[in-house]
Amino acid sequence: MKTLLVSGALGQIGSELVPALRARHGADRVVATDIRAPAGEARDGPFEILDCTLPERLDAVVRRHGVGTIFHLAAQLSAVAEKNPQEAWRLNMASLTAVLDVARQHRCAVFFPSSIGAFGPSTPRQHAPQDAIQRPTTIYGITKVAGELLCDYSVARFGIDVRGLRLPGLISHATPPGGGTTDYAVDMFRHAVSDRPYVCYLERGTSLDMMYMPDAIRGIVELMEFDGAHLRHRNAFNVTAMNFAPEELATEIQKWVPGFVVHYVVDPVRQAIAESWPRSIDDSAARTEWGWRPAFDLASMTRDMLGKLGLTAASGR
Ligand code: VAH
Repeated sequence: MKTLLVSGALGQIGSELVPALRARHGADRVVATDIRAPAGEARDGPFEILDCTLPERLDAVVRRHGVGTIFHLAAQLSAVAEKNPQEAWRLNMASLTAVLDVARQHRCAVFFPSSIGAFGPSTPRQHAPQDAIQRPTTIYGITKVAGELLCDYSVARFGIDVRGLRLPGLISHATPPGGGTTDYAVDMFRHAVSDRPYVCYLERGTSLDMMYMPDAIRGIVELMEFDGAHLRHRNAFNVTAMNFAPEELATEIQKWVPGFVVHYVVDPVRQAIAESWPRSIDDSAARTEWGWRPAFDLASMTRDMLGKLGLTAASGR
């Protein structure tokens, strides 16, 4: 029986996708890979140290494990990418082209995580449509648009089953912030549960679409298991769950941590990145074509996040 490979398995999405896939398919059928060795995950199932920008290395792992589906998560996120755009382009594009080439040779299905960062200032600001102009002004967004185009080309030209999601900001408890623009939300929770004031690098009023990681993981799994013959779009579907500005998240957290304080010291680079993205996106295509529905909103995410980060009052214990 074919196995599933996750690249970037130690990252924000991979840290929760690998356990979810192993619970669904069995630990031995999910091969976790990353550029660095894991702390403890190796005991939970197969792990390979893999630089997935090297096609011959990726090909060897796919052959060794009989891989049938690749969840390609390895990439640099928006803020860290702007610090070295040449390296971001190399890593994000060389890894994706290697994955698509190996998938073509071995007839693997592929999941590709795009982002609302694939849109730019000329995209409609509110409820950005599924089919909209994509002129991002960040190197991260440029790699995501190029990636979407490469993925759809691979579907049309080589008949590979490639599917993707334009994910909003993701909030999760399992890993620390990883160089994204929306990672302030993850950091705010971590400061609140450790009784530290938080200095937010985005200014009040910077509303962005967001999603709790359990919803993102379920969306990835449901999209990849859906009958592809009925998909009109593939790379990539707009999906969202909620929309908030930093002060709205702070207010929700303060309902559980009354003394929590947030200060605002704007980082012009990350503020400019956030302002280049649409304020909200329209995910009706995902809802119509494969039944996407988020389960968490701001209030339920906040309670679950604080509980998982150890705040007893929110953990229901
Ligand atoms: C980032 N978390 O901030 C990612 C995401 C929409 C944002 O793509 O770069």
